Amino acid sequence: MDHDHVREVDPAVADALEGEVDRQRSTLQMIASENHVSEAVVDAQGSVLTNKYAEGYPGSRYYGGCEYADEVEELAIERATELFGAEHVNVQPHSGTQANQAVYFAMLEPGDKILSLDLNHGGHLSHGHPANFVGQLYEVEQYEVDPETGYLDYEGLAEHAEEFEPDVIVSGYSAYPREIEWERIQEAADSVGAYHLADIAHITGLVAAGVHPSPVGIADFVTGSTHKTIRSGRGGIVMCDEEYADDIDSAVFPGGQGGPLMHNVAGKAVGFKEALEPEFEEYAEQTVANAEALGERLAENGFSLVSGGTDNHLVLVDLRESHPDTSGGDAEEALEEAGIVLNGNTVPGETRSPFDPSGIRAGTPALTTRGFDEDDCRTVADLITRVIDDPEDESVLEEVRAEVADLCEANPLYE
Ligand code: DSN
Repeated sequence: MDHDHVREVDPAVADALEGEVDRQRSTLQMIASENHVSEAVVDAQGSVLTNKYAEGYPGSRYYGGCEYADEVEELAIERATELFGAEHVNVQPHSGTQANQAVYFAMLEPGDKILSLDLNHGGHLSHGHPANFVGQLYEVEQYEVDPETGYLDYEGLAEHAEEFEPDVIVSGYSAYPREIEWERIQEAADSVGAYHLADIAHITGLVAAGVHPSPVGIADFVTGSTHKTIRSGRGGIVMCDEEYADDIDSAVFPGGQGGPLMHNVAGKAVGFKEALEPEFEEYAEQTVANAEALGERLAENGFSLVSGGTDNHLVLVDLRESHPDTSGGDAEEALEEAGIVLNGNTVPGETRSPFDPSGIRAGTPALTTRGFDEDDCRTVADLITRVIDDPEDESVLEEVRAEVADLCEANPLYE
């Protein structure tokens, strides 16, 4: 993976790009929303389609010269349709947040009501946080997970919906380690005449591979990002039934965006093709098996896991019981020094701040892409434990960093 053309023009940026390749090769990427796309996806995203303006949709653009842009976007749509079984797919959103924005813009008026999961309980900024446009344009109330079990409280959600009478209920989360029962949320939405938006950003790949139940055909709208577990080009996607297709397409463009990022759409097409191969199902299954192994070993090592474990690609660790003097931020910093990159994360019943929360979130999508199995993930859990037990001991961090380097060498990336 070279950057020769960049180097000729701009050695400073070339150095940074090469530094980043080396960082990804030589450290463990455990941010649950990240992954390592294939070189084919990197090529597609780095292509001359970045030059092309293609406002509109295939066959109906506002500019000439869209023959190849059309071809690429049609392929992305065709493959996404095959992967998810949706009646209508829009592959143009620049991100998962913009996919959500399109649904709100299509179906709601400013001031309408959204019921969504609290950020500290695993929700997302674009589901209604006051700092996001969603929290400012709409009236938002939030549901929570059961404080005892860490699982979604479906009955509480339904009662909350009865009281609040939202126009849309948002499901799908950024830090929720358990399987989501879409039908139960749909029932709550139906009982108050609300739309149901299922945001599968984190689990898009698991849903595509059939290792997590799909909300397609249940929820009115399904949004996602395309570069997390699905490992395709960077951006977002919206899926819906044909009856909402025109509204959603108009809300994406011209409603919320200008020209689509056609190089990213090409990356999506290529990644979706890869996800249609049988190996992708094995990858998704291994990702979940790895997260289970990671979580089990962390629990054996004395950590408290929100909900007690995981059904998907991530674990959420609440450090307050096992390591009351170590915040998620402290843990994140020490782990990064030891070559393990993950993020401090808020937890249900958060008592610190989002800037220095009480938990850490760790995911296995990227480790699995580079070939890690359950044994490797148990080893990683032991390394995490050693660091968090002694976050200030430089010799521990150095020893762990050396073991991380061995694991990386045994599972090479971007050779
Ligand atoms: N930033 C992503 C995450 O880490 O979950 C969500 O957009």
